[in-house]
Amino acid sequence: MEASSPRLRGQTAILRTPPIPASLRICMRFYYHMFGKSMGSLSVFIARPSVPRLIPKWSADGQQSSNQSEWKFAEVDLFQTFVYQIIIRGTRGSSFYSDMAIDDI
Ligand SMILES: [Ca+2]
Repeated sequence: MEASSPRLRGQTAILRTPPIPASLRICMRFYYHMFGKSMGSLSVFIARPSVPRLIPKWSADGQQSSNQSEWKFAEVDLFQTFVYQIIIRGTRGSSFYSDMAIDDI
């Protein structure tokens, strides 16, 4: 997610998966990069298809990487008894020092 102008504080970038069948043993693993003094937040939610309510599953807020080349690893257990979608949401921080990325999901 590019945080430079014209992006503003609180704006989001959202990835949403197709519906995932219920009762599959799923553990989502990914790497994320959050280096910047005004870093925003990165969150993982699930939601039932066509239902607006987001159920939080994981999040990181503020700078996480200790230098420009450090990627952090995350694991999120997503077993559900209902059909759901995974939503990954990046939120820009207070200034342009807020670029973030995810990889290898
Ligand atoms: Ca930038």
